[in-house]
Amino acid sequence: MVSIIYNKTCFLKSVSKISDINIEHGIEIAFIGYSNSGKSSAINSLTNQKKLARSSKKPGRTQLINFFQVISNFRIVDLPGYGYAKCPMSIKLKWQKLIYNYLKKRKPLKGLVFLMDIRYPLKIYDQYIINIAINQNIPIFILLSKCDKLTLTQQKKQFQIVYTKLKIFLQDVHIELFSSFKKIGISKLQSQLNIWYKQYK
Ligand SMILES: Nc1nc2c(ncn2[C@@H]2O[C@H](COP(=O)(O)OP(=O)(O)O)[C@@H](O)[C@H]2O)c(=O)[nH]1
Ligand SMILES: [Mg+2]
Repeated sequence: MVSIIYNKTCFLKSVSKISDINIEHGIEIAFIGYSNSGKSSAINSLTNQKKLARSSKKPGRTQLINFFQVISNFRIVDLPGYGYAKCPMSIKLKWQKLIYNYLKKRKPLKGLVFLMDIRYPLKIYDQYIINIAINQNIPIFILLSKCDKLTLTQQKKQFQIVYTKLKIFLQDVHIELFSSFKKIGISKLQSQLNIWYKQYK
């Protein structure tokens, strides 16, 4: 069993276009989801660092693709959140195109950690991204984030709803309850990343 030390993860670079990435070795796993779904907080929890990926109360602040190096041939990527209602359409379209191109073209990309606020899962743009991932054969690991906001009964109910809907499209549905605040699901996330890393090492 591979075991990776996540708390040594460090910032590598930020880009606003795919052609600026310039890193082709190794593999990477991207964190994706709506703006404010908890992506940056999840990266911070995963790596046990407070400010590695900026987490903001203002949704939509992460406008770039941010790369972090876990170990030399393994990166995690914080993608710009989609669907932030209050920003201009031109910016929304730019981000959507950036994410779309990244998913379609990025060869080192080997998996998606998909964050969905447990209270509002499978919104329209989530479904769009899941479709792209299925078409591109990119495996998805779903985190139902901020699960601390619901009771255990509600959490189970939401889990079941998401599972049932996705089972129609996906052979293997991997979903976990997740909370950065309560440190729930972090070891499950690490185990999944270890598995992905091991597959491509
Ligand atoms: N209750 C709760 N709030 C969270 C959790 N994770 C993040 N948040 C809050 O949700 C907001 C967005 O988080 P952030 O990580 O910046 O989301 P991002 O836009 O997807 O990167 C912030 O106000 C966080 O404090 C969590 O596990 N539980
Ligand atoms: Mg963020």
